[in-house]
Amino acid sequence: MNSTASATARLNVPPHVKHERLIAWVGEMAALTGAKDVVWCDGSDEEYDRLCQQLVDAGAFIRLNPELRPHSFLARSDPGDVARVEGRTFICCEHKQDAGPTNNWVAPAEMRELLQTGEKALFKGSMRGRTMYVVPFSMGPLGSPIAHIGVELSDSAYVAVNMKLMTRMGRGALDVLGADGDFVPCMHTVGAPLEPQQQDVAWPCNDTKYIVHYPETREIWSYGSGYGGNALLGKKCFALRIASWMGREKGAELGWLAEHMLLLGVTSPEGKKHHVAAAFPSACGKTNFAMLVPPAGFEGWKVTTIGDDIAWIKPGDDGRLYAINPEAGYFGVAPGTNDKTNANCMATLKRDVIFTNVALTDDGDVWWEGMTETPPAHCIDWQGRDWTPAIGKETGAKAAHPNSRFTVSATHNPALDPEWDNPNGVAIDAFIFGGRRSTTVPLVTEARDWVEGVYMAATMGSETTAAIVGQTGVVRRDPFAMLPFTGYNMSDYFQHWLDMGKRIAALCTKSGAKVPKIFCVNWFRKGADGKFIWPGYGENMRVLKWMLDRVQGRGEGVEHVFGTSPRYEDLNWTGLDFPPARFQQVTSIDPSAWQAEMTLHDALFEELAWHLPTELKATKARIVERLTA
Ligand code: SAT
Ligand code: MN
Repeated sequence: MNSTASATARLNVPPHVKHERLIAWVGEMAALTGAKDVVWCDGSDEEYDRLCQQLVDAGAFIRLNPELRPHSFLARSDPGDVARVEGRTFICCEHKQDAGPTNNWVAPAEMRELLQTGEKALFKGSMRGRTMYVVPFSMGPLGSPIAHIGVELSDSAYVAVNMKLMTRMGRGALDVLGADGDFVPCMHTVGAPLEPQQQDVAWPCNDTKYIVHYPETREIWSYGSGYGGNALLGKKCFALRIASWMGREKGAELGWLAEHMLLLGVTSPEGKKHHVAAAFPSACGKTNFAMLVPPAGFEGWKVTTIGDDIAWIKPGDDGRLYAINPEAGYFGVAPGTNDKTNANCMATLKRDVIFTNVALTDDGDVWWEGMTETPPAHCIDWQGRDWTPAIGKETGAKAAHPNSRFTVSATHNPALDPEWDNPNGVAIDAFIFGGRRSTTVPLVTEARDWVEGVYMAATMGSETTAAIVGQTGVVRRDPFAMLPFTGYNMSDYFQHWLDMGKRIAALCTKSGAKVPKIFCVNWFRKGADGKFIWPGYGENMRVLKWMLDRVQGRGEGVEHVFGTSPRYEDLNWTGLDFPPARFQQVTSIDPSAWQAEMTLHDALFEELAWHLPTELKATKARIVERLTA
């Protein structure tokens, strides 16, 4: 064999792979990283089982008690690798302005030197002693006009099996790719080469982390982390950062939207169905909302899940916005999930789940804070240490990490929408934007129009959660819940939303369709006792129904500074004891709190001054005027 032929042989290219660019890239990356061998994933159940068993044998997975949690596993991460690392996330486009002030920016050439080409480039030899998995995947239903293909190369079997649950992974994606299709190359290493004789650890990773995007060439390079959005590159890196750039690069006429939104269907007792897209920051209840169980008083209503985290949205010729969920599974926050907060989710998690950083019970099942009212008398915490309620009380140690997660296929969700896999997507009737705010922001407001809705979404604030490394509970502006995920300049992103609004309005005028309404919600207001006032979860149906009434031109409400909100009598309270005084507490608008809030909008707009749409400045002026009137 000549050297090229032997190199190709070493790549183990399966005969069905005909895509020369793909093969060449895999070869280049195998050479760069010095991977010990290459395994092409076909996405089959046999492969999944083989890799899971391999992870069990290596001590990276614990097989849970098959009687209690069949075909399920627990992984424990390194304690320093437990969440997304926003400070280590970079958008590397040619011009700094295009990344904008909300993203970390490094010039592409400089970053390439650091990662690929420099003498000490991090990816050089980074997979020594490890297998490189080739993971082809489709974001979106196979062959959907809204879907796109990616290929992740990773030295983590944990990533490969998670990608099987989270995406349409394997042979099908390769078939769509054919011999010459476009794909987004996603390069991932845990950054922990294994020397000969070196004993591996359960969760290899590196203290140095880089989550890098080159939007102009549509590449992703991730170094040093094995956790969630840092490592499952189809999710935040591709489906949000790269995809948001792709959705704008050809302008509004050909543009589309990649959003941090759940997608749900609501069917009334009369059989009328609507679709809602809702944006909330990480760990603010998107999965719970997407799987909502209608409460007492809503007999005959049905809520069904299309997606719980990400939506790709394209306008149709009729001006309606058609959305798909690019993912095929849920990577959800475990703590707080229980039969009351999310019964559908608990049912989804009965089998075939990968849990990460939850606690292990003595009978080989999982537990997390909030799963049951009474914690187990003893369990093993997420770091593998003994945990008892007394230890928890004494040391404050949590049994499960606050950002512990489950990975599970969407097909296990009993509330899965029959249209969830429809390649043409579902037509959106309403957008909801929500932050986590203990004060100031009222329960629900309908924006006067698209532009004011964009303003509300753009200026949204939220208290930080454990989904990101750093301090929790700090209010920050999180425009459209996309602060960590917009792959380009945030002001240009606002402009894109405004432009898309104009485009669909023009199309809707012709077709007679309605432009989606935009609502802003806050489920998280707290009383003087520090407790949430609004019961949330299934009770959010009461607000959802009001919004859909508004969409159909029926619901009543009062107009105020920001838009329209329901009065107490405008919501259905059957089955819930929630007196008007409490309603007042979650809906009140305190002018002085809002004066202070507006100075935070000022600060955001100052930061985003470059390319900030004039329409948003004008909207702000109008709101200030109304506030002071
Ligand atoms: O980015 S993750 O997928 O790890 C979860 C999140 O922050 O929403
Ligand atoms: Mn998310």
